Amino acid sequence: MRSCNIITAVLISILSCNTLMAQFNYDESKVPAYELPELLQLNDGTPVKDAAAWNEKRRAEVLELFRSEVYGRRPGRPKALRFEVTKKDEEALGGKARRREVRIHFTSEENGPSMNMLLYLPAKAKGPTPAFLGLNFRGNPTVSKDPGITLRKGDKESDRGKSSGRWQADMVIDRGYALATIWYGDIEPDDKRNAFSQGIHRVYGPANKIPPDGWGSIAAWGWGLSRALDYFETIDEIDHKRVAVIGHSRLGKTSLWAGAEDERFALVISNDSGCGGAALSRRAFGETVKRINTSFPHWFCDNFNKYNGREADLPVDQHMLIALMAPRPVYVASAAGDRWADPRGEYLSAKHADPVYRLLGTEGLPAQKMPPVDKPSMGRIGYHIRTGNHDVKAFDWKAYLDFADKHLGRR
Ligand code: GTR
Repeated sequence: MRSCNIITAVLISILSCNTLMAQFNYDESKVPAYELPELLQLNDGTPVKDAAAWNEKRRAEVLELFRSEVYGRRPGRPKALRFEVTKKDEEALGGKARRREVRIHFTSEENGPSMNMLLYLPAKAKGPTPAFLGLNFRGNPTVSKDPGITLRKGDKESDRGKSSGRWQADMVIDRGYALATIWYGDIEPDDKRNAFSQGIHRVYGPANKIPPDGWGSIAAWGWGLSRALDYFETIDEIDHKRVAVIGHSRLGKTSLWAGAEDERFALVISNDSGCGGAALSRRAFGETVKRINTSFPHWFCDNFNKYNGREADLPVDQHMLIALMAPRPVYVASAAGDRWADPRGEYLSAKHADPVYRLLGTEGLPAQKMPPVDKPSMGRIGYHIRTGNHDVKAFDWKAYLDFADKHLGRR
């Protein structure tokens, strides 16, 4: 009896493993043949032949397609937006930084929706510095062991510094940049059931009245990043014209969309952003459009569901998202062990965005083929594939800082 049970269990696990394999393709030879939408052609078929045609016509068309079919439309800056410094410039990180905490209020209500930003400024800076800005997954205290970071509701003392490897605050400060971060759940909970009723969405209308092209959570989180940039415009310590927006995974999808929507971001970084981020949807390698819309129905706009299992019908693909950054520097990073995010599809997006960068007179992506692991290629578009898994490592940060030095300069 017992051995019979064991055999059944083994059979079930083999079968379910096969079902999973059938559901998600990890085999390059099974990537469907696909044709990407024309990047350098207007919707009416007119070729885009020069920078003016891209800047004045095509960019707006592509942005509009992503708004209506993928991420949804986001509102602008709220009139009542205001900034409250809740902790003022204390010495931190062994004296090399000053720590500031700022509460960014989205409405005029005292206890209305707001987000808390943690900001490290290089202590030695003589003038305004460039900065890296990114959302974090698990709360500001997880970013550094620094005991001075305020614990908020839900934060645990024992979680201090738990994600410090992903933030490399010392390295960033040593290289002369400020580092700013916000917990993404402050803007909107990452929760398919409650996102729109508890997050910033509720300020803009009832949760059950979101139109098919209404903003999803990725757009909401990106909107929050723009509100942080609004704050930088009000202070002298940061050069708001030299702010890099960075994000990992779902927050990498977010940094890309934030960079597309808000051209004030001077440099955009996508770390392992995968499906709905840097990876080409048409390859359907690893995570697919159907799968992401099923697992995370709150991330994109409802219209994106039209393309479940029908990637070929999408009027855009993700190389066009990368091209929306042009001519601003953009960096796409993958990890070799992160097949779910389709490293090759991420590289191909960067490569297929190159013609727009060239049209605008920049060097685009130097690599003609996918670079070997751990060998970044850096033009105006940067790309690397790192050894290891889905994560942000010191290797990634070193590349981002080198890329930022190249483009934002150390002044
Ligand atoms: C996964 C999701 C990915 C990626 C990742 C993350 O579950 O399928 O698209 O966003 O989460 O954000 O960590």
